[in-house]
Amino acid sequence: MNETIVAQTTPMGRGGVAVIRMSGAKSLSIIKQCFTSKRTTPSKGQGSLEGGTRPDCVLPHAKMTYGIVTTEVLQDDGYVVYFASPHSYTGEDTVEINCHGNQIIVDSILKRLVSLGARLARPGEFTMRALLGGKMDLVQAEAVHDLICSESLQQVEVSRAMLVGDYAQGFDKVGEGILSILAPISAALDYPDDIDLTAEYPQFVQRLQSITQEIATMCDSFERGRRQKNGVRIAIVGQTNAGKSSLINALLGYDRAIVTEIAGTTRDVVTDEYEFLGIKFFVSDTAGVRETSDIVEKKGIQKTYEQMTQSDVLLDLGGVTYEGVYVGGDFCLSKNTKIIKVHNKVDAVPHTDSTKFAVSAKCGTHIEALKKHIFDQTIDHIDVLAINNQRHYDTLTRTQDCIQSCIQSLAQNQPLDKIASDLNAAHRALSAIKGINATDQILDQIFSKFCLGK
Ligand SMILES: Nc1nc2c(ncn2[C@@H]2O[C@H](COP(=O)(O)OP(=O)(O)OP(=O)(O)O)[C@@H](O)[C@H]2O)c(=O)[nH]1
Ligand SMILES: [Mg+2]
Repeated sequence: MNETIVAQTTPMGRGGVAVIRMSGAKSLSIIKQCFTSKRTTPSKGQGSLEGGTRPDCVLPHAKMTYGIVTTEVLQDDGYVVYFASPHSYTGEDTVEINCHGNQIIVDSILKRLVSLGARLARPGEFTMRALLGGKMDLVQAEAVHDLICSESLQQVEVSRAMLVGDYAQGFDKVGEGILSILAPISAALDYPDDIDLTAEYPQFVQRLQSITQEIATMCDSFERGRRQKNGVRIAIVGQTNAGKSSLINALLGYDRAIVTEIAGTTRDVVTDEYEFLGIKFFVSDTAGVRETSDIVEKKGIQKTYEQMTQSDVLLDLGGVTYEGVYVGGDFCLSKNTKIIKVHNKVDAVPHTDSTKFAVSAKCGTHIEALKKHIFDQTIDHIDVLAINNQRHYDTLTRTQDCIQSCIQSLAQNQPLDKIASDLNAAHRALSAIKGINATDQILDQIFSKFCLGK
């Protein structure tokens, strides 16, 4: 933790500007040894640049200072910003160098900073320090990663809700609810002769039941939250020649898959994505399902089944008498998978079955309506507060179990210390969401997914 770490925070390669971040107690002394301020008006501040050509110049807190960075082999002009601890991203003394966005220059500056005592940062190490330094909690740290990885407007909004704390308000409310019951119980444990809470038990049960209801509502939002964040996976399945490849092309708006009048054209799974109302939809075209002795086609059909088990939505295409690919197939669907039966070729074959959604992939008829229908079936409405992270979901489930056990203890008139222990366990489980007492293993697991420089 005492080491000063450094990394390029902007992506590798060429760009107008590259930013290098250095964090740790030695940041200021290191930058002083390789940066010469060209500031024309001296100003007062913390990081006096004593080694520079202008000894009267300073690096004021959170202000850009123009100057020259000198490495072993080159010089570059740019801006340096100093953030005095604790008013920085990590909470430590931090220096950010804005140089020209050229990898040779960046690498040379990094090498120089390392030679002066910094160490290259590991992925996510700046954010890990922000967490350990109390600048953010684990949910916010996860939000930083999610924000950077966002690929749709909704993902950005969801990550933002996590970052600013709105998302975690539900956890806080549940935590406060548990503590409000735990407080009188702890007092009664301290003063057993003065306080008798037995008469309060039914009221505690009632309050705990309302807390479990809140947790259940949060858990129920997970499916929507996961889909908002990670996108919705659609598999186009059904009979051969039903127009599955034509449909993927229509949904994507360009010719992604081969279309022919020959039955059994598609063998491999073809996947691409489109965006609708800010949500990512990953759509896969698959081989048509039919009895076949063709070994390649058989493998394609097996892949179709695999794709189905991983999908949120099946678009099931077939002729008028077709019952559905899910009848008799060798697979097991998730209970949350939505099956939408689609009547394609409505331009050529009249639509007679109201349980099927009529489209013409070839003519583009009702394709936008189908997209909206898929959206309604999987997302319905955007909820930036929906639980979107498996770890949060698992932790809420554990909290729920502890509360259930407490309700049972109360119903059985168990001793107060047993009830307190159940409630403490519930509170501990919940606190893990925000990273309180998180083990190194959990932190490593989360931060190893981060990119370098964050
Ligand atoms: N009239 C009409 N023909 C269509 C429509 N959609 C597809 N077709 C035709 O149906 C035939 C099969 O289309 P594909 O999209 O290759 O069908 P598929 O389901 O992917 O076929 P396989 O990959 O062999 O299982 C082609 O001749 C398409 O032009 C449609 O909406 N209307
Ligand atoms: Mg096809």
